[in-house]
Amino acid sequence: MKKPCLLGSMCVGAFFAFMPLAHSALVEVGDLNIINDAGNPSDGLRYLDMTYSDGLTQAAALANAQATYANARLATASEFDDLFAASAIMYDGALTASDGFLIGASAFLSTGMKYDAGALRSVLGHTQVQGPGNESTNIWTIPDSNDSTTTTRDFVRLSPITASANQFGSSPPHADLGWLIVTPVPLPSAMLLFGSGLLGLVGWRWWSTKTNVTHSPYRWFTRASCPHG
Ligand SMILES: [Ca+2]
Ligand SMILES: [Ca+2]
Ligand SMILES: [Ca+2]
Repeated sequence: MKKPCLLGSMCVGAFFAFMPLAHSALVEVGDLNIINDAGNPSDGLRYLDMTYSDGLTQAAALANAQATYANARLATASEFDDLFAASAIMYDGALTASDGFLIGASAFLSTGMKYDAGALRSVLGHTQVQGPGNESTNIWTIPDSNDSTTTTRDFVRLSPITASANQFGSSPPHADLGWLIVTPVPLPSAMLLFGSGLLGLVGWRWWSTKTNVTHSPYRWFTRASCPHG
């Protein structure tokens, strides 16, 4: 094959390989899924893969995430909406992803051509496997553990073909449920440097008040200055 043809084929191949992401403003970097869209209120926010929270209590999931990302926290309701928007999921009607937190019956949010064919589900990772090709991502919202239609909905479900907000009669920890955890953009290095310097000072102050002043590193300086003192 001549070089221009080879180059052309590679370009076409690359185009088709990345086509499913063409309309998505969500970028995967390791176990982070980052919104890359200046118009999105959560632009730059990093959503953790569900591996951090699958099957865990809220406290255990947060502790697990914070072991790697110290400032990890639960996503807010509006950050659910921002994630759906970045994933190019369109809604069937008035209900949006954040309605998974509100009072109401279980309901579909997005189906058919409006849904992303489970792309977001694959990006976040599955929490429930019901069979080959039938894996879902179930994200717990408000843990009221009450499946009455007059109470809050309890989780958002991303299946291969639909997104829905659902009631649930149980609560985490549950093998099929996880939490949506985000971690904000890290501070610029200058801020980090300033912050760590400040922490060092606070730590030093704490240490020096906790320990005898004769144990201070300054004692060497003092002794060196006054060898016979
Ligand atoms: Ca991912
Ligand atoms: Ca699971
Ligand atoms: Ca409920």
